[in-house]
Amino acid sequence: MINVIGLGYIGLPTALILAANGTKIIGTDYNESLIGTLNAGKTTFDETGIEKLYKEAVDSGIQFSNKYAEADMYIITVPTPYEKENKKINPSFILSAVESILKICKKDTIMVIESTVSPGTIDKFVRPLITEQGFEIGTDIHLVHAPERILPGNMIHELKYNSRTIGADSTEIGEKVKAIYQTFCEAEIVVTDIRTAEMTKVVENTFRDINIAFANELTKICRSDDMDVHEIIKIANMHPRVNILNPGPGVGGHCISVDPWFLVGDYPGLTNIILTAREINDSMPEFVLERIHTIMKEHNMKDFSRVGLYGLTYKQDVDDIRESPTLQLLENMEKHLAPALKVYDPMINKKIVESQYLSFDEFLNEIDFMVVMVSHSHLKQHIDKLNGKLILDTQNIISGANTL
Ligand code: SAJ
Repeated sequence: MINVIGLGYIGLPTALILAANGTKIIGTDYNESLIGTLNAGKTTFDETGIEKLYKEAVDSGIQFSNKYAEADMYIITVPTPYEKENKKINPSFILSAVESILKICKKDTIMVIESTVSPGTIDKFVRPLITEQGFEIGTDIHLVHAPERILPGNMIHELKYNSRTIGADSTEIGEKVKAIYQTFCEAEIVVTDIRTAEMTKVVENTFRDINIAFANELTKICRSDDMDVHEIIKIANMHPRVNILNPGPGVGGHCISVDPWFLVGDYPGLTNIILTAREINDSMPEFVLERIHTIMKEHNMKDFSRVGLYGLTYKQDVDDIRESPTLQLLENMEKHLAPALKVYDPMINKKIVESQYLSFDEFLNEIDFMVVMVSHSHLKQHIDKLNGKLILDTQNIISGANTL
């Protein structure tokens, strides 16, 4: 039996797919209303395929509870916030999960940490906690780090088809855990040591951050000298060894905009490209704001209250707003003491910010100038409604619109 601790964006799909593939699972979360929702037959966030998986898991006997359960193996999928001031990871949720597990677990228990951690976190914080409580690592508790790699918006597919990394102290335990993940994962699963697994995960997200920063820097260069960045990227990408990512209004989400800071925080003298890339991506919401000002000036438009931002989530077709470029932009606006822009997002059905609309038609009625921050499928289905509006398209999906 496996107890999955933390039923958020990663824990829930992981618990469901394990259960649906025949493993006995108890999913635990301290959030009572979340457990209530799951026990009432509903999932807790939007994700392609999650409803179907939920039904399969329930049919296979998955249980949801507020309490930790006595199990053969624990999978910890709790959040790992980072502290903005010192750019370091805050492992408190992981440590509190480990402590709770130690209170009830039997000897010879496998403890898998899936949450992303900065390299060295397990050595620095988790091992001492386990030994301080009188447990011996390697006999009483077997530690494993199996970082998740799935892409929000395509999670269920990627759970099945993305390769994975299992970091363990002993190959035998690593192989045991690998066999469990192989019940649902059809891709290659590499067994390595814990520090390598920790570092690899952070490196993957840092690689993507740097590549997005390159596209964003090109955008600024091209804007400064009147060149078409999208045409240039399209042509450059025809080269067999060039693959430039898409420029955009910034990098959001709880992964790519956070993980590189772990390296900057831990290796301040050695992280030059990584730090610069972070700064470039963090500067993009302000760059969008400057473009809004310029376009308004070009069209003799003075009234900020007639400008609307389409998209509040950190990327298309997800309902997650963490670190979203739109929220960053609104924060920047406050710094300028300008009135908040109007906002609409089809994926968000409750008010997050003051100036938000819950109806697309009402939002459109109130604005003359729309800024596309996120390329939700919804927008592609309603392009005809934008006729006559001034558009700044940060995602390059509307032909003929102003771009970054
Ligand atoms: N973005 C761009 N341009 C691009 C691609 C993305 O501006 O060409 C922006 C997005 O709009 C978004 C942000 O970057 O604001 C991040 O989006 P994403 O789709 O690149 O990645 P995440 O954060 O949803 O998921 C990432 C993935 N990591 C990698 O692709 C290396 C995923 O596989 C990880 O599991 C996830 O982080 C995680 O949890 O760590």
